[in-house]
Amino acid sequence: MSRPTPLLLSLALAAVVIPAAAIRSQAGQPSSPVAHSTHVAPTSSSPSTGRLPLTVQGASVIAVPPGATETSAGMTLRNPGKTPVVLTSARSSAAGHVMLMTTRRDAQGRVGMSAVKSLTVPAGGQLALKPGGDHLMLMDLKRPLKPGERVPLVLVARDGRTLTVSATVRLP
Ligand SMILES: [Cu+2]
Repeated sequence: MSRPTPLLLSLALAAVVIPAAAIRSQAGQPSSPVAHSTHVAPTSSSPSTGRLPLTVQGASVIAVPPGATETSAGMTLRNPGKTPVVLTSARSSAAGHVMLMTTRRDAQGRVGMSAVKSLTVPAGGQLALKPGGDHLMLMDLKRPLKPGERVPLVLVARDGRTLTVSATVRLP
């Protein structure tokens, strides 16, 4: 994909969780590990073979103005089971594709987001997805997202099981 990530929106999202100094440093560093534009969308969707045994709390998507093409989503996932749940993709009818991402601070202290192949909800534990940490990124948004509306998100595990989540759009 050669379409550049819109810089302003990336900064707006970063501003939620990252000190201004870090943003300036990030903006001045083309090598910063923001990897949205290098993500390759999955070419096929996994067949659904059942519902993931996770509970979901606080599923939300950050509102974006008209013209914005991406935003982040978060929630807390709990896994009451005895085996880890490895999420390998997600999708939403509101987005062209959804990325699994993590946020890292490099040796120079720069903060950036990187795409990851999986996010794991540990057995008997939880995974918090939120801006500034592990999160989902809705890319190629198909429409503006207004505070209060609901956006469906489908989480897909490595074994093909899925979980459909209704996320509420909220202000940053
Ligand atoms: Cu991201």
